[in-house]
Amino acid sequence: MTGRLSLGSIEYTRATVTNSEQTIDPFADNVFANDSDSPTGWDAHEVKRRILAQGAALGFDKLAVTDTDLSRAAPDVLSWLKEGFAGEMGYLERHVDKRLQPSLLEPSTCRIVTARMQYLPADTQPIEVLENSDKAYISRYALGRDYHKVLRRRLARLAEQINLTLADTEPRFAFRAFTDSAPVLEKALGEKSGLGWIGKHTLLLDKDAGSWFFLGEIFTNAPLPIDEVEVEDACGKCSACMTVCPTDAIISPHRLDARRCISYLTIEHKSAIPEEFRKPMGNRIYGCDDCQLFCPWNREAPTTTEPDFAVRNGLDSPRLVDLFALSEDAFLALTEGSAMRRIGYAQWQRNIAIALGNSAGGAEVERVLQAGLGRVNAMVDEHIRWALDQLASS
Ligand code: B12
Ligand code: SF4
Ligand code: SF4
Repeated sequence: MTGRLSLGSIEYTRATVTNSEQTIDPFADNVFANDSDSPTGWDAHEVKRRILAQGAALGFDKLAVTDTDLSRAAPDVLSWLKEGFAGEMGYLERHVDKRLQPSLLEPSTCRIVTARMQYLPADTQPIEVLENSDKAYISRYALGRDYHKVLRRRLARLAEQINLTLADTEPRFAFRAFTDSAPVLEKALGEKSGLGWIGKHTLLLDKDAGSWFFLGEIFTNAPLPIDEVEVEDACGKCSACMTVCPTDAIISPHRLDARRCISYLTIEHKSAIPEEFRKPMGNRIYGCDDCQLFCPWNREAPTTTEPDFAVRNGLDSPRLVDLFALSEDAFLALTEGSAMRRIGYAQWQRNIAIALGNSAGGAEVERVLQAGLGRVNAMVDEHIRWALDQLASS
């Protein structure tokens, strides 16, 4: 099947797709066995089987293969950007051509291996923490080691293993790993390859795995067999994520105004947080999970067994006053190896000041807030004063 769609300067070509099966035999040594089927001397099905098996051995919960045709997602992505929903995340627009056409990011790419890894640590009590205004709520994805590092390293190792296996093929095939920070449209690729469907909250979701998983990809010029799977959208009439969102950021099914999202406000937004969002933020000081916490498909979702994602330094249930009182050096020590370090000390103090303003207050809270005045910058001071005003008027 061949079709073409032009959007501005970007042209999409719909590639021919094929079916494939998957079985796990990571140590089979017959990659080049099926010469008669393959003029280049490699067996595409066997290579794919190895990738899936080696990926599983490296801790990925599911892997799949797709082509690079993102023409179905493109109109929604472009209109989303045009509406300004990306806020200060200028990088999303700057590299939109690469997001929509993966071969611009890595030349000659014709296949993408998609991978997902569960991250929810067992035995954290998210709802209890959210309901305790003296505690700090940190997104469950950030409680352990920085996932960028974990996934990038694992995917790079997988790519390296496959590159070694195929070192002698002609033409030369190459595999290259990407995750998150690269301009890759991860959820759309995940959906295309059958890792799940994009829920109304805009995250990739699976009936068995829920949505508590990260995504990563390997780009390749090797024409591997594609997983042609249409995953059923099982949101149905549910709209729990939209109802519970504290800031009404999911403005319609599958459409998120990032500028309203607490995850964006606490992590991506560098300057003052608009006042209308400060109360709804509650005690969420880094990211937000509400749209996932109340999703019915997450009720039975598996927790992670990955040691890298185990809770570090008691971050699943810390006291706000203890976090706010930390010096910059102590903040850096606490968040070493964590994704949270990226927001820097000023944003950290800003976010916690808001949460303290939403807390039950008391002498200790007021004391740490007063002590914070003049410590970082005028922006943080303004949030501290807002917090003190809230406590005085409550
Ligand atoms: C920018 C970004 C954000 C932004 C914007 C989020 C967003 N929904 O776009 C902010 C900072 C808000 C954010 C928050 C979070 N993020 Co984030 N984020 C990204 C990043 C870097 C890019 C996403 C992107 O391109 N967005 C731009 C829009 C245009 O694209 P889109 O989301 O794919 O949405 C389009 C499609 O869904 C399409 N669409 C598909 N079907 C349909 C159907 C209809 C009818 C319509 C209209 C549209 C439509 O239209 C949308 C445009 O409207 C990705 C990593 C990556 N490189 O992909 C991680 C990523 C999406 N984030 C992730 C996570 C974990 C989170 C948080 C849960 C973290 C947290 N706990 O705080 C929250 C969740 C908030 C939420 N409800 O989405 C994971 C998601 C894993 C998963 N299971 O899906 C990713 C994939 C990172 C990773 N490598 O694992 N994130
Ligand atoms: S992460 Fe929080 S603020 Fe963002 S859409 Fe989900 S519930 Fe709303
Ligand atoms: S809460 Fe309901 S509507 Fe939202 S993603 Fe989950 S199933 Fe879909």
